[in-house]
Amino acid sequence: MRPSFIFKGLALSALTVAALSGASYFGLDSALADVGKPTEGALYLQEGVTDNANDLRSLHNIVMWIITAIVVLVTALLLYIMVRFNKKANPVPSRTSHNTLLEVVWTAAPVAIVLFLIAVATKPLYNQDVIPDDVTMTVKVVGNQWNWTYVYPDHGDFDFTSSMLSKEDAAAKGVPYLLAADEALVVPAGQKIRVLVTASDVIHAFAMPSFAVKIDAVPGRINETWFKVDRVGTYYGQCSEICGREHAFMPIEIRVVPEDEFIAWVKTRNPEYAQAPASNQDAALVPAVTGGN
Ligand SMILES: [Cu+2]
Repeated sequence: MRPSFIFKGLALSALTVAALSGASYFGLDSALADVGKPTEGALYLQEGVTDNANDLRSLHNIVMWIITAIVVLVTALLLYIMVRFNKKANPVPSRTSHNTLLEVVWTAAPVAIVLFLIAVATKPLYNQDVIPDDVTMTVKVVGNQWNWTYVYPDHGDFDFTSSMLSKEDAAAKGVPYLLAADEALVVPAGQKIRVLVTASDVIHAFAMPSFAVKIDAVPGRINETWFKVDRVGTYYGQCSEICGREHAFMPIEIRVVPEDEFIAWVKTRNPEYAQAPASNQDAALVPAVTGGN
């Protein structure tokens, strides 16, 4: 094949891949319906709905450019050396063993790259790791073989268990099988929510790709993370630590609802709140838990 043919072929397949991934990424059925869950055949990260997820996406893009440049540079150097310094082209090799300028450059350049990566990675890592002071409520997540228990300590400590929907039930409800649960973790939109994560038997992991949340659920230990989602919707994640036979069948479903809907939902889950004086209810339902709880 002539080089131009190869090049055209490569360009064409790259275009096809781009078109296919673009089509599935943006969703042919409904753009909104694809937020918060994986799309078949798609490339790239799920669309983020938290600031942390968007920061992580930007960091990912920066790192991709840097590693691509490094791969191209190293490949070009290798090819150049193979052509220019092979036995035929260069029968008498140079005996040079030191070159101060080169040594300074190949030490300083990687150090500069690493320092740059530290600079751009610090903010997203810090924001993920450190729970903000102004979280307004806490939910507790307990991983079990093979479902999740969700506890609402700020709302009367009620809890319930969330299990995967069967194939038939998911089809009947028109929700994604292997992702949808019988009971969702319901949280109010626009609130900073602290999540305490633990497990009752083996190690699980609570993961929600569109929030950029992924944290181990370890028996006897409490890990914490947080998120704030402004966009009302249903988001799906999965247990992300191999935890046994039904590891693949313990999805995480989070429903982000407007605050009044959340309050109404809490009242249905916890009748004690429905009976409390109205003046106390709403104040207690999304309490300010500054400084610990
Ligand atoms: Cu698990």
